[in-house]
Amino acid sequence: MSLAALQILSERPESIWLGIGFVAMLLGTFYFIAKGWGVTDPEQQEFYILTIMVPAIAAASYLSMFLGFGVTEVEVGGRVLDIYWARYADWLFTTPLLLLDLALLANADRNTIYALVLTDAFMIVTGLVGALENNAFIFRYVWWTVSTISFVFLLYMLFGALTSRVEDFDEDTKTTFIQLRNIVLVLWVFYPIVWIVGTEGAGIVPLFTETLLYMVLDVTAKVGFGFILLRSRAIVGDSSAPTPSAEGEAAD
Ligand code: RET
Repeated sequence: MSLAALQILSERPESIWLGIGFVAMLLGTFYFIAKGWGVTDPEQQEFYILTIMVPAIAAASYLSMFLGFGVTEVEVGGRVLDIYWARYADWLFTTPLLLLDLALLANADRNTIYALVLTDAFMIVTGLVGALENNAFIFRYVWWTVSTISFVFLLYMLFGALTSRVEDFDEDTKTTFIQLRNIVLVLWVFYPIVWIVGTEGAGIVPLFTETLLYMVLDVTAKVGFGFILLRSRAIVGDSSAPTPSAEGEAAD
């Protein structure tokens, strides 16, 4: 390991998790690229493009955080916080892509997609404002609340409008959708919790642990999600035969 890397690790010990996150995202990206190599069906390609870009963007974000670019200091209420803003840049692009994967699976209409993606972007941006807020500590919680309310709306759409679309779909698509939707519910719920107990909020959980928690969540929510999606028969179909893929799939 080079001297520079050792210096990063000694100055910011949490960088160990950022380095591991970078490698995991990179491996995920290459795995998805290898898996999608030679896929010619345009509908399948769409899922691959989205799912490959998610860990690729995250890898860049983790690298920037590891190298100390994606981090800034925020002074608030007599405390100096190390805020890794680059994770919000990552989430701003990757969470809409993950939702787009789900929306495509559910054959969602354009308005539903807009509503989902924009609510999601609103959630991430207001979360970022909360993380950077430096006028008064209490204002940070105000932004957390705004962000969390939009998160609740997002889940409402996922479990309402989107879920009702897959009801009449074939079993494979339905099962994959429900599985991925539940992964989103279970994993995504931890983000506002880590934020509020971590250094951005109450400071109960130290930066070292918080960085580890975000890394495990990020890798699972991105690479784990993509792994299940691209492995599912709903996407892969009968790849040995050039099937007319849309037949009986969409239930409008
Ligand atoms: C923030 C700020 C506080 C309130 C809420 C948040 C939600 C974040 C979420 C992030 C999901 C990230 C994923 C990343 C990688 O795949 C921004 C922490 C509600 C839900 C899934």
